[in-house]
Amino acid sequence: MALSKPKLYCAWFCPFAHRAWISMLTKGVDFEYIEQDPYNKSADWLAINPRGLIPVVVHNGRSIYESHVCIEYIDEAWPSEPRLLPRDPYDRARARIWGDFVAKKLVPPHYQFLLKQSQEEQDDARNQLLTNILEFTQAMDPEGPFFLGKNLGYVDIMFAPWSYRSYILKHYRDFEVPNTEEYKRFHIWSKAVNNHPSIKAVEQDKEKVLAFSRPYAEGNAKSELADAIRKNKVLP
Ligand SMILES: N[C@@H](CCC(=O)N[C@@H](CS)C(=O)NCC(=O)O)C(=O)O
Repeated sequence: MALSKPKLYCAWFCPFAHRAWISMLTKGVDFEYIEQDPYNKSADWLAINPRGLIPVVVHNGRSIYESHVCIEYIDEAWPSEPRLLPRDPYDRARARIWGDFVAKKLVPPHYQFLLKQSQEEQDDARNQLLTNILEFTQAMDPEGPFFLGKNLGYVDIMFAPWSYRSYILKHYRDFEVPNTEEYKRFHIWSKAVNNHPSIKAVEQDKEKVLAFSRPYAEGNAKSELADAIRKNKVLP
């Protein structure tokens, strides 16, 4: 019996879901895209992901969720080139270390900066974000242009959705990574990422994304992520 096509439960606005979407496209997987509203925790949706979050990859009738796990799963279940994670165990571990850095040190200050309403909290988040982007930059392969070298891979995909939507922080917080020597390699990275065909394919209308982001910038977004930021808790 032929196994069904993998399904990707995604949403046009979700940077976490875009990680899985970009991975599917980069690997050339033949998949079915399903636009899912993750905020309506219907029984049907919770049966697909008990955490109720997108993305979810359903493959051979089983659900894989958590965006970083989805990237790894997609790479392993469709092991053809290009590999998203390096084969060498040390290089693989290093990719995971920097993917973890993105999750813990880049994504949270991004949302703190966008959601927090006091000048002091925004300044703290801005400084944290800049400091951490610098550390991320200094760990990049010197030649690049991607994080680990010539090809788009796991670490790039982990941060790409915030890179190609950097206009959100520009629009709402007048924030840009400075065009200085120390961030030069970062700009080379972001240009390569933003121009990659898989990234171009998932990009959404800028005005639509800005409108969706407005409640975040005004501090009243209703989502598990926004709640976590408001309560200074770990992101869902
Ligand atoms: N840790 C999760 C986070 C995913 C996530 O927060 N997705 C959001 C949409 S961007 C969601 O499903 N939110 C549903 C909610 O807040 O109820 C992952 O990396 O996959």
